[in-house]
Amino acid sequence: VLAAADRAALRALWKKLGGNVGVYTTEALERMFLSFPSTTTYFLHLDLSPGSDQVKAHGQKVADALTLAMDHLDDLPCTLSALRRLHAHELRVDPTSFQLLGHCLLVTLARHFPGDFSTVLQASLDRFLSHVISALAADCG
Ligand code: ZNH
Repeated sequence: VLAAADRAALRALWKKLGGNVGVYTTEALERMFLSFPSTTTYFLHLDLSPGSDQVKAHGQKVADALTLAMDHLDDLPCTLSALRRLHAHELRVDPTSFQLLGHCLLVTLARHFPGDFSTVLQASLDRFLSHVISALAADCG
């Protein structure tokens, strides 16, 4: 469970991101595809070229899921259970790929919000992402 200080910091950051969460998530996906090409194998049916509308659309879906998670910090496993099933059973995403996307999201946010990205905020974001990732990657029936 996330501490009150983590929650406050995360909510403040999300408020600052406003309607642009999808923009940053899309940049994180682009960074992941370039830095970790093996992650593209899940997306061979999409146009992955820079600025692709399909990557943008996917980035927006991931962003909406992260915002939903942000609104349900106390109940991530239930909130994300449909997505967990999708990723585990249909998409069969390798658990390490989740870490790579989380890493790229941190890099993206650090780049756009350098003044906010204290060591403490990074730690709060890391904790949030690992909660989301364990809810999504958990091998649960
Ligand atoms: Zn994922 C899909 C979220 C990670 C791969 N995803 C998806 C969606 C969402 C998500 C919301 C949509 C669904 C529907 O439509 O229903 N993811 C997510 C999140 C995360 C993720 C939140 C983290 C944090 N994914 C991931 C990774 C990968 C993936 C890491 C690999 C690499 N996904 C995926 C795919 C898909 C998805 C492949 C499908 C796409 C299409 O469109 O086809």
